[in-house]
Amino acid sequence: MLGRNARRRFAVAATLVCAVLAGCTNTAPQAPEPTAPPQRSLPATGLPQVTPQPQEMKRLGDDIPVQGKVEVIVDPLVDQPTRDLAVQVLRLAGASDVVVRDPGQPAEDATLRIRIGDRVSPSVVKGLQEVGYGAPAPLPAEGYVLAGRGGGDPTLFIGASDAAGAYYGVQTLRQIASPGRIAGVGIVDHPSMPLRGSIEGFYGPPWTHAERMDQLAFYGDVKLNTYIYAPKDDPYHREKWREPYPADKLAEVQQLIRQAGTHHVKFTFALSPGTSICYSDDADFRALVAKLRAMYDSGVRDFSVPLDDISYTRWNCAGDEAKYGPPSEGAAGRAQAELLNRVQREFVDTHPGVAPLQFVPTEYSDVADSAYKTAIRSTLDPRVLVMWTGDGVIPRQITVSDAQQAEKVWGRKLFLWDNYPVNDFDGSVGRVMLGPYDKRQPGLSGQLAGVVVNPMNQAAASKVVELGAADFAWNDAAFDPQRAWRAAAEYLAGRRMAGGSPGLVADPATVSALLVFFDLEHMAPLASGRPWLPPAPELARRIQDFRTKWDGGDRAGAVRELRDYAQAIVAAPQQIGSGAPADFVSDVKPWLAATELWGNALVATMDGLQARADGDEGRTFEHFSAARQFVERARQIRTSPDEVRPQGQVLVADGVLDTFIDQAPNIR
Ligand code: LTM
Repeated sequence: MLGRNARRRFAVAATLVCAVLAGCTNTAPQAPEPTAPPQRSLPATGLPQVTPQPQEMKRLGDDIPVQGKVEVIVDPLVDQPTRDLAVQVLRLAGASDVVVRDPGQPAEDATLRIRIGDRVSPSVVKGLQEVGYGAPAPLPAEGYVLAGRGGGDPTLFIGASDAAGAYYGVQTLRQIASPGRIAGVGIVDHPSMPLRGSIEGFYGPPWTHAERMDQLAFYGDVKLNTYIYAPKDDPYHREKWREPYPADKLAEVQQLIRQAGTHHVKFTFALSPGTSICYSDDADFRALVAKLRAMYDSGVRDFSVPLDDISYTRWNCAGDEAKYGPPSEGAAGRAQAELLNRVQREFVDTHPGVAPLQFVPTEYSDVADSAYKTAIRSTLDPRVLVMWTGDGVIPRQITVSDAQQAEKVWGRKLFLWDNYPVNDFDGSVGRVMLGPYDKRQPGLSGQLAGVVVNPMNQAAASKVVELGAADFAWNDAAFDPQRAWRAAAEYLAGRRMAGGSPGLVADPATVSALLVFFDLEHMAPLASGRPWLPPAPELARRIQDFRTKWDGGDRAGAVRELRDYAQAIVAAPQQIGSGAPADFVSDVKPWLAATELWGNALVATMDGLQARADGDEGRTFEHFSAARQFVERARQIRTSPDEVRPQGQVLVADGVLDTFIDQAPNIR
């Protein structure tokens, strides 16, 4: 309801409007139509789903209605993107008007006031105290306390430890808001790992500029704060590392840096000189630093020097042999440590605001000590962050004890380069990795400096695993792979707000279709191609149920249930095509096409089994041959060379679906 002042302002405005509009006959100001009094409270129980999962969340009271004018009072700590996001969320939740003001400006009439500011600013402290969040306990970096409660005096406070915390508080607000209301909950939240994100570190077609822009916005949505730019096939990153970026490429990088800033992501620039560097040549050192400095001048404050996938038992120049002796692992370790120490000392330490240097060692995928690791451990500046892929390039799992062992051999806590969902290796041909983020042990936050996943060439499709990793890195203690997997489907099925973030509601039909499809692409291979995540566990379970029922004599029931699921497989691609974001659909296009054909093959197989149950062997044969034709067509579909390297046949639930269809004619 409009307050007295607002009504007066409305009357003046109405007079002015009438004065300028031709044909406005009634000069007397009209009173506004009486409106229903605002609701103060909406009874509710339970907790909303927030991903990444907050460290603590409890219900404080009723939900807060969102209607009419909402006022948002913000400290300077709250940056413009955070303010804009708050306005968008509140509008979507039902506010007809959202006014943002500083605490010093006069209050407006509003149905709801939301205060976002520094956790220790007096008005935030007081507001939070009133709902039970007493004296501000130390809140880690990127943390926030959010408390909302309906009732006589609806309240919503977000107190943050820094600008990122305020942004994350509002990202959480997006998830606890729904049309017409905000959940009446209290949340104390902060990340378990300080560095969380992705490393674009794969071989094959690098992401496009548009894909990177979109990824950075997505990272903000899911509270990932790191993007490491290290595409193996960008020549200026690796082969031509000495050459400056051409002007157009630099302009793109500068746009990425701004986008990263908007979404509280550290744009980390990586330069890989290892294929040709001469460690003992001062000119090479200067070329390296010049390239890093160009990025510093463009706004980058985080840097990495990856030295993975190079030969470290031969030198690139005679000078190195003269300085470090004959090529050996230990000599390579010494030469690399010297280079990195110099970069840390002469570049990082002399450029204000630069974070400690990051480095990918040449031995990055085991936990055994070696001459190389001994040289690094004993000479590398302890501030330099060392990356590690786990015990294996593509490990079966990553455990706390692996990380402890790795800490011992490297002499420091490591930064995990997680090679999942990357699909650039021979064992992954034909796969799009849409399984859950799994087999990473809770407790790793106590052991690692952070985690970045190495995604697929298909950027939008990588969000499924990236979202799981975001959830794990934020709060590994509460991590549930299946919950995060479902949250990824909900994220992708969310109706978009301006700027690309999901809105307040997800389309349930698209969520279901995505979950069916994700299951068919659940398999994740080791380097050998053997699985570390099994293929299609849900479909495999349903096939097992079918066999049990069929063998138990309920043939009609067995066929009906599995046929229904087969039809869900057939229908999933179309539903995803219309309900999921266009970039995701485009990334997985060949897999959607193959899924429809494999689904049809399964439907035909089930029809064959029904005909067999009916005793009609003629029709049984016809249906089984129809199934074979669908399978042949599905097997023709191949990956696209523009999207991924290496190339091959598109795989869908292989080892489960093909096996069942092959064996079905023998089921009697
Ligand atoms: O994993 C590391 C450190 N380096 C490379 C990556 O560039 C590559 O994407 C993955 C997966 O093939 N394997 C590597 O060895």
